Amino acid sequence: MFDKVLIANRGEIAVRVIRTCRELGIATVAVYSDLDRDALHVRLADEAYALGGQTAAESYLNTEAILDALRRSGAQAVHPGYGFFSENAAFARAIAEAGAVFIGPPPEAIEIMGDKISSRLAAERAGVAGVPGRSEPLTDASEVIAFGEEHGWPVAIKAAFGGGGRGMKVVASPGDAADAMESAQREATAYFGRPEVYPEKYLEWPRHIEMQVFADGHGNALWIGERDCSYQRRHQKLVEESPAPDFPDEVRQQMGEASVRICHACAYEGAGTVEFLYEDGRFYFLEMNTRLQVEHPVTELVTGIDLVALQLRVAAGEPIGFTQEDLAARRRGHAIECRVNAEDPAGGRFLPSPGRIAAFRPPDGFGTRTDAGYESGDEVSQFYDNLVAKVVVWGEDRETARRRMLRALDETLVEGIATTIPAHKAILSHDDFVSAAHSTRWVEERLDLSGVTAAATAGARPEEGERRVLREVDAEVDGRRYRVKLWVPQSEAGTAVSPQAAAGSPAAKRAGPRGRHGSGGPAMGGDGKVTVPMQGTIVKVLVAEGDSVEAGQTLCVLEAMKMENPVNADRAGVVKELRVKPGDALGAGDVVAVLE
Ligand code: MV4
Repeated sequence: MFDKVLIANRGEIAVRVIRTCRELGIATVAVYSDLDRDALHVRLADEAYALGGQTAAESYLNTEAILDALRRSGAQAVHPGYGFFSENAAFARAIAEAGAVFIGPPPEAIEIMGDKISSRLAAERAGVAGVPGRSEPLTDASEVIAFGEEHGWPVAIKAAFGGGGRGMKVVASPGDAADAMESAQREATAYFGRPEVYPEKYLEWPRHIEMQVFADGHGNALWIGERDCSYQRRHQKLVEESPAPDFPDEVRQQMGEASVRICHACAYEGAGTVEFLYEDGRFYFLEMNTRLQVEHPVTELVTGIDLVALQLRVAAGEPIGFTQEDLAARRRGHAIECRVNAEDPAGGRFLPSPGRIAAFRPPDGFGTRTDAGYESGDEVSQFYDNLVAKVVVWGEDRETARRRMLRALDETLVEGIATTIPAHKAILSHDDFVSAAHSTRWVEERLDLSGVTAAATAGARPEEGERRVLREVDAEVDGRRYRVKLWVPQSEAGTAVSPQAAAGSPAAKRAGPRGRHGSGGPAMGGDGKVTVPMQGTIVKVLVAEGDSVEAGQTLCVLEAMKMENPVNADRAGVVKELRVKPGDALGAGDVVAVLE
């Protein structure tokens, strides 16, 4: 096993890898951009090296800087995490040339799976069908029409050298073919630098189900289990679960075996994920991701296997060490993951919400795991992925896991930035989630987030240990009136509804004696005297003798308990006597003015 591993990544996945390394007694090397100088993954690693730069291109995508850190640290292996260089064959080769181990598949396997056409061909060699389509690029729109007439409409046109759904066009009928093909080619060129596109039958209500696989350097390849990742928005996954609900065991078995054949067809090693579309009991190969995925923890929770530990062992040359039959006995219960992104889901818009996390308290308790890349006080930068944390739960069955997730989300406290948590609550409590009536289009077409309002991201939380002061306010709940005590942080007390204002209001007056003599408000007897309820100093006087005042108007300001409290008239009248001036120290019950 390695003594020291460099993690060429940041955020929660770097933290995730560091944790397993620590458990295995492996020293960890972090790398960081200027902005991440003080990031959690840097704080947790045994050593850390600056890559320089702010953007990903300048830092986590700077091969020379990473190779330099590798040489200086003496690490024997590099874990790429996901994103960045995780599926880059040239980087994998550069690591090998530097004499270290790339913790991932051989570069040739990355290349085969790197484009749609060669990966479709590899799947075909393995006897695994993609969505009905053709494996050569289109040259003319007439071919789209011929394809549609043969396989039925709609037809999807996809970038041959792309992936991830970018540039996919859906053609509803022959008349749309020419325009759609042209725009697909334009987008393919823009995104992937190559114009080639090819047609597939477009599935109208499929689910995205993917299979976790693992292969070692001894010829073993196993399927570990599937994940249903259909809850997505703009190809960003929101919720993932395992096992896929309403997914027959025979199909699971067939999908697993198909995935293992694909591994053998490209001489795969390490962790991988084979993506499928699933519709009407049939599955179709989409693509293979040659990395550890964000959502790998759901598979860990249902199998009890630490996939990062397995990656490290297999990269170090060890065999997998268990069999397909062992796995069947290990899969147990149900797991769900929610991605907590720094995005505001208000109105379904999911606007980026970078900034300082004023407070973060992850959920805890039975069957609850949080993989976070941040702690309270850390900054989510606009320069990187905005995944803050993954909340993952395990339950003995799907309903137990669903309820546990809702409980965990309720428990999660994130302040200072907006997060996707309100969207997760809406998804998990929806009848369609309960009945598994979803598809890859469900979030965008059926989920109604119009009721989700912008989160209060400003203000933030009081400093830890900050003194709180007691305030009393009148509140109405469902038309019933309550006198409520609030312990308000001193820093926020200035903006809190003050008891004085409340007590001075007409409503408070109607509330009777409690509203007038409660411990907080200035009180006014029948004699027109306005008094202060507590000891303090007058800092401002806003009226003069002879002034007419309205009910609720502020007469003066009393500083008490380090807060400014308005002292208000509780009714209209004329100031007959003004008994205070700025600087006066008053005691509870002292009169500030007399109204008539
Ligand atoms: C499709 C499809 C329907 N029919 N292909 C988008 C991501 C890319 N990996 C493949 N994608 C799709 N391909 C055919 N022939 C629907 C999608 C799709 C989708 C797939 C997986 C997860 C989310 C998705 C959201 C919209 C569309």
